[in-house]
Amino acid sequence: MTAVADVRESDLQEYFDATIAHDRRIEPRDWMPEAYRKTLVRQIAQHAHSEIIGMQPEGDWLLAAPSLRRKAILLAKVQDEAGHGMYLYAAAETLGADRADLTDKLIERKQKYSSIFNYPTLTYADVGVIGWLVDGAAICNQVPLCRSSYGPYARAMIRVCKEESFHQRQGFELLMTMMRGTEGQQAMVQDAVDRWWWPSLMMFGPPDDDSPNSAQSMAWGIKRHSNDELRQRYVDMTVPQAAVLGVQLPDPELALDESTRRYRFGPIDWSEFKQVVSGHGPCNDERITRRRAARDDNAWVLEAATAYAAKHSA
Ligand code: FAQ
Repeated sequence: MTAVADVRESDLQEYFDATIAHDRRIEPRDWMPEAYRKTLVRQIAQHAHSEIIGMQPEGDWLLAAPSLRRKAILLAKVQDEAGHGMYLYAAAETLGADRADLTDKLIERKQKYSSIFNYPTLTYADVGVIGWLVDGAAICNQVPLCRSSYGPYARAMIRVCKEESFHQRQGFELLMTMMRGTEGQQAMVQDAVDRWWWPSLMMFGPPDDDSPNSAQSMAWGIKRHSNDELRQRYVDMTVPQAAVLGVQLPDPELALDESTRRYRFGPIDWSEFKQVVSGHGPCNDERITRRRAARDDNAWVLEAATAYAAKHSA
């Protein structure tokens, strides 16, 4: 009996390996190794949590947007982020995860969300800089995930990336408008760029030689590029955009390497990254407290909707 089960398991593993080797997709009903499933749940849950927590820094400006047009754009963007969280939780559910349980793990700080959302938004220029730099980094990281080996995750990423492109452009357009404005507005943009540049580089995760998950995730085709490769791609993409805007990136070592045509940049403060990821960034407590309140204060909605659905299916 055991021998038969073993043979079957090895056949399944072989089929899984061949699917990955041929760059085909793994789908929810397919057999997959437990470690592959766990890694996907970890990454997709962190990604979903980032989208949901990521509504807060910009959401803080919804009632203080400088015009009706800016308010409508920002509202649409923040709602998009909620939608991204929902697709991603749905993708995690196809792996057997439970959405309410994932939310509890976020609130109990047992699961992570992106470090970037633990910084405050001090002026409206931060809304533009989040669109330009943070959504820009998200696109750079997520476009390759459209080819991720797990079908539901890859397909969710296609729509997410299209929407992130709109987000990036609205941020750039807002900053362009401010840079054509008063000296005070230009100074606000520069100040926001100074505060968000380094945290945006940290979004790509620890350097490759300190990234415990990268090698296996790349072998499984979940990640397509390493953290450092994507970070470099982002810098190369963003430096010319900064020149168009007329802002300085706060890195005296930033320079084009003529031989590689890539930008060299200064050292990243990984101690700051570790502080933020371990829960001690400027806004970690505020973000989690607000997420907890949203869960608890709105529990009655979930209860009512669940009771209504149960009644109808009966
Ligand atoms: N922050 O071994 P690695 C967005 C953790 S969405 C916090 O390199 P991996 C849209 C990592 O989880 C932004 N933790 O890990 C938006 C691991 O911890 P664990 C989110 C981080 O998974 C815009 C440990 O460090 N995007 O911005 C971070 O291979 C505007 C070791 O790291 C995604 O989630 C970090 N920055 O690579 C919304 C994209 N980096 O679990 C609103 C999908 C690493 O072992 C407004 N995710 N860690 O305890 C990925 O591509 C990968 O998961 C990486 C990390 C690249 C983030």
